[in-house]
Amino acid sequence: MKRIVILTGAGVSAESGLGTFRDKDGLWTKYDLAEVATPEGFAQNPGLVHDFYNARRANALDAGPNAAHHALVRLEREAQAEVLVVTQNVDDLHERAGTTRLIHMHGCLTGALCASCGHRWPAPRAMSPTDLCPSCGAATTRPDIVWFGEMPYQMDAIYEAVAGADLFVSIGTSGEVYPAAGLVEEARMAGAETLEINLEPTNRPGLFDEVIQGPASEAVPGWVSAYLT
Ligand code: BV8
Repeated sequence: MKRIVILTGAGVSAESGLGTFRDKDGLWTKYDLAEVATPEGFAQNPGLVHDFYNARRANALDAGPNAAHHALVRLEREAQAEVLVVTQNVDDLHERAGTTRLIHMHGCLTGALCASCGHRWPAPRAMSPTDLCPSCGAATTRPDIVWFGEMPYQMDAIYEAVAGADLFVSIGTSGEVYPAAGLVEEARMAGAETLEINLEPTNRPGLFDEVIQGPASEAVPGWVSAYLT
């Protein structure tokens, strides 16, 4: 059975109206990453960080999956292959489109985490520093998101899947953030074919056997249709 690993980034949700990070007017042009996406920033000003994620959670809940998300569901359902989506995104558009084999390596806006006891529960639409953990009662709740300097989730499972992949597809990611950006090299070392689908090629010569340039909502359905014929 063929095994396909698909890594997605903010570009796959861009046409659902959710901002990317490093494009012009991207999130990191409006917010200081260090203040809102690091444990130090959270310790310094938890209210600012909750506001940042509350705004993104509201946007994500109000957004809908686009044709790229739906095409990946079609691939999972129709391909004679085992398909795993590894997403860097913290929105839940893949699961809302119907993807079932999915890993959120940077966490998800729909999750809340207690920084004291590690308890996890579904995040309310808006979180605040005064929320109390439903399990231990401490006022140390945080979004269940992996910040810079923190270990992404399920890396063992991700490396295992990449090591066994026949095809590795990178969609809508600038390839700037590690360890996600290093997965394509792991795939190549394991002998997988590698494909990049992105609005602009990320110009990482020698990493991708094939590059398809275009908006994800067109390029991904096009590729999936070609793959399935
Ligand atoms: C780790 C959650 C170590 C937050 C994110 C110093 C100290 C510590 C670590 C480091 C350090 N220096 C470097 C590092 C490593 C660091 C890193 O890589 N930094 C970079 C900036 C240099 N990585 C980490 O810190 C990671 N952890 O290393 O831990 C460790 C080891 C042992 C034990 C403990 C710890 C953790 C990284 C995770 C951080 N969290 N997200 C949040 O979302 O708010 S990362 C952040 O960037 C986003 O989540 C996003 O997912 C990710 C990647 O961005 P992209 O998705 O690629 O988005 P981007 O805007 O960049 O690109 C969009 C692309 O889409 C573009 O190419 C564009 O052309 C394209 N596009 C746009 N529109 C479309 C499109 N494509 C198609 N169609 C369209 N319509």
